[in-house]
Amino acid sequence: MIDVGIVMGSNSDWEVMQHAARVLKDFGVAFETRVVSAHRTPDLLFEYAETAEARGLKAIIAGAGGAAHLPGMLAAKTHLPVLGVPVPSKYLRGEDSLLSIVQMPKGIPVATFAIGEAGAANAALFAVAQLANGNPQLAEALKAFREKQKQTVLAMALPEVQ
Ligand code: RP5
Repeated sequence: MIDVGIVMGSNSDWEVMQHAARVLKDFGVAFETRVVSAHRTPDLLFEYAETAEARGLKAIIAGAGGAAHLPGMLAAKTHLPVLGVPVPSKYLRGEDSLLSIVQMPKGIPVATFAIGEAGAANAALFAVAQLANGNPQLAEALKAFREKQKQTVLAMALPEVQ
């Protein structure tokens, strides 16, 4: 059973979105990846969103760049949580993507993450946290991940000033 769908507007988004896939893979969460373009394949977008819940998905991570309407349109067509990842764009460095995704009018939410790699990874970590609610094994894995990060920072040394 697939728990999380990772969708993106183009295969050019993969460089960023692969970081969401990496996190889910590391946590052993079952996911699928698809290219679904809001403006180039709108019928596919509708079909994907309309069938997601029945196929057992618990959340959709959607990344897009520019006039990034993919996450918002998915959210309009499914009750599942949609986690939006702004992909850096060629001319506006992803600020356009961020504003397009985050400024959803009241009533149809999209949980919006940071531009780029950090946003993709954090969207996946957020999905893991959602799934861990009711899954003790996943909750333990998430705690261990946090602990590892903590130990990494505690072990950081700074250079001596000469
Ligand atoms: C958006 O347009 C995609 O999400 C991508 O970020 C951007 C550019 O797409 P390509 O021209 O690289 O296919 O729909």
